[in-house]
Parts: sequence; structure tokens; C-alpha cells
Amino acid sequence: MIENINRKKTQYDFGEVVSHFHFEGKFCGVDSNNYGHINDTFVVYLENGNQYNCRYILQRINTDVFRTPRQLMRNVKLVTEHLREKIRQEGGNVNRETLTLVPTTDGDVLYISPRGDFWRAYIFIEGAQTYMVAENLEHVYNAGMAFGKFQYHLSDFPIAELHETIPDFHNTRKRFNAFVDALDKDTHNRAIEVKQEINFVLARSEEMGILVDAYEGDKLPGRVTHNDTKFNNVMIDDYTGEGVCVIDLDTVMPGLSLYDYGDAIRSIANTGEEDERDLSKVRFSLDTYKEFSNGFLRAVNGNLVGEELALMPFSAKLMTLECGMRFLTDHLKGDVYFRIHRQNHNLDRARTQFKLVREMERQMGVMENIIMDFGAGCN
Ligand code: ADP
Ligand code: GN1
Ligand code: MG
Repeated sequence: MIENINRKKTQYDFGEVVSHFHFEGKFCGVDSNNYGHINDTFVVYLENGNQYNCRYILQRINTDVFRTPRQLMRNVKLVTEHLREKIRQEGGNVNRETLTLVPTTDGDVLYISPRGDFWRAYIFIEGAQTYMVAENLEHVYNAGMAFGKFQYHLSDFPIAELHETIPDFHNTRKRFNAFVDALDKDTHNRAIEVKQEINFVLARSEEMGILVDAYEGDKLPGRVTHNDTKFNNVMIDDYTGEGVCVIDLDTVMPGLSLYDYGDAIRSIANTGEEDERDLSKVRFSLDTYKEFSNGFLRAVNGNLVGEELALMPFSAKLMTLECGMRFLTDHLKGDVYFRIHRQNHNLDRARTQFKLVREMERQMGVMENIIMDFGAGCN
């Protein structure tokens, strides 16, 4: 029996929750969106007489993961306001190119239900969608542009204003220590079945601290980063194919540009699904690597320093290794963090990440050459 199965929409009183938000129209239905691993996301439908219907995104924040929802929402509010101003200056569409919070009837950004759930709502971005796997290289380039632009737009954001919503989120060394701890405890007696995966991680222990040491030693500049740049966190316009909006802002925090770049490559350069069981479908695509890097570098607009450029290929590998290690840790702990939909789901996810790491290791020289070629015009 899977313990941490997807939360059902029947669990919540949507009529009650919806009545606390400034939505236009009469509530008429709700759908679940099961793509994220952490929060509970729903699409809420409202009727406006015969004129038009509209929908909104309604999310229940996972407070086991995000323990300070008030501060998190303050981050989201500040960051979206900052982005909105940049978009306005560039003549863009401010309701589409960044998330727009819908206030509660009390003028707040959060509604706390009687049972203690934390809810927030966003305007639904119409005419765009997210994808689990990139369909073409145009998507890839445009996603690179979108994440690069996100970072560029936030390069003058007052970083000290940001609360760390999950401390040490990409501290890969601490993530490794957490893995070793889970392995030592082996609470679910699963270690015996995943020896190969465990050895894969242990063999790479020396590399875990490379980015965090460079950050702490001031060799890499701190930046405002998204920290969860997987491909399904950028909305792709249905008509233009552009990366119209970067979403899922819960982990926007001080970080390294390489966290965003590396984590995006981990997700977008995978030819298969993150949880694909048939590993022959999971390949690291060098074409995708090149295309995403091109878009990202163009959009950050020369803002990266030489050390950042030099570590780009390595960061792709490290962020992939970190993510795989987090999935494996959760598998060892009995699936307490990432939502799962089947037995061994986190193990399947870990295996795809390790396959990608192995392929990146084999092609690291080519990845470095690609970045060197781009880097010449970048700094
Ligand atoms: P999670 O933190 O669980 O990953 P996300 O904020 O990424 O949650 O939302 C999950 C999915 O919901 C996204 O991948 C996207 O498909 C959809 N979504 C989120 N925000 C919006 C929005 N403002 N407009 C339209 N769709 C959205
Ligand atoms: C989680 O929330 P979601 O599904 O966008 C996780 C990321 C992982 C990702 C792996 C807060 O992202 O760090 O890279 O799963 N988010 C959090 O798919 O832990
Ligand atoms: Mg998401």
C-alpha cells in the first residue's frame, strides 16, 4: 500500500475555500493538477453569466516542506512585484509574463482554512502550458531564455529581503549527509535492494561540496535564484512557443546561478520522463544541452562571471546527482517528502537521474567545449 499517495480533491471544501478569494464569478468546479511533487494544485472554474467563464490556480501549500508559509508568500509577493515592473518597462504583458496573486476577501495573500490549510491563488495563464518533456529545440531555447531572463530581471533585486524558505536547499554536501544518515538508519530495510544506486552516490562523495565550497569561499557570486527550474516550471506559449512565464516561485531564494542552470539541464536534457522505468528512453541530449545553454546565456546578458561559465557543465551533472540522491534518500526513508503515485516511484526517479549523470560524465569534454564556444561572447 502506498502511504504517501496523491491527495484527493474530495478532501477539501472548495466552495468554502473559494469564497475567501477575490475571484470573478460563481464557483462551478475544480480539477486537480498532479504534475508537481510538493504542493496540491487545483484549477478552479467560475461562471460569469453568459458572458465568459474564467479559471484560476488554487494551491494548498505543503507546510511540511515549506514551514514558513507567511515568509514564503512575502518572497513571492516581492519577487512578482519586481518582475512585473521589469515587464512593464519592457512593454510586456504583466498579467501573463509573471505570476499574479489573487488576494483574499480580507486583502491578504493567504487564506488559512479552519482545518489549518494554507491556500493561495494565482491568475490562470491562458494560451500556454507546461510540458514534462520538451517537444522540440525551439521549446528548449525558449525555456533557456525564460530562466535566464528571470535571473537577469532579478539581478537588481535586494537579495537581503528574501527569506530562505528551505534552508540549505541546494547545499549538496548537506544533502549527501542526509543521504548517509538515511542509509545508516535504513528505517524501511530498503538499502539491501538498492546497493548499486547507493554505491553510485558514495563513489561521488568527493564532488558534493564543489559548488557550495566555491559559494562559501566567495568564488561564485550569490544571486537571486529560482532553485527549482525544471521544465514544467516554465509555461510555453501555445502560439509562439515562447517561455512566457516562469512559475512555482516557492523556492526563490539567495543561491547560485548554477543551481538554476544545472537543475534546468537535469530536467530538460532528459529525452524521457523523470520517472521513466525503461531506462533506454532516458538519454542526455547534447543538442538540448547546447540549445538551452544558448538561450540561457543570451538572456543573462553577459551577467555571469568567468567562474560561473567554467562550472556550468559540472553544475548540470551535480544538480542531477543531487536530485537523484534526494529521490534515493526519500526512497530509503519510506517516501516521506516527494509525492509518489506508485511503489518504488522515488527509486525509479533516482535511477533516471543516475543514468543522466553517467552520460554527462562520459560527455563532459564536449559539454565544456560547447560552453567555451558560447562563453567567448558572454563575459
Ligand atoms: P508544484 O510546486 O507542486 O510543482 P506548480 O506551482 O509548479 O506546483 O504548479 C503545478 C502545475 O500547475 C504547473 O506545472 C502548471 O501546469 C500549472 N500552473 C501553475 N501555475 C499556473 C498558472 N498561473 N496558470 C496556469 N497553470 C499553472
Ligand atoms: C520538486 O515542486 P516541484 O515538483 O516543482 C522539488 C525540486 C525537485 C523536483 C524534482 C520544493 O519540485 O527540488 O528538483 O521536485 N521541490 C522541492 O522533480 O523540493
Ligand atoms: Mg512545479
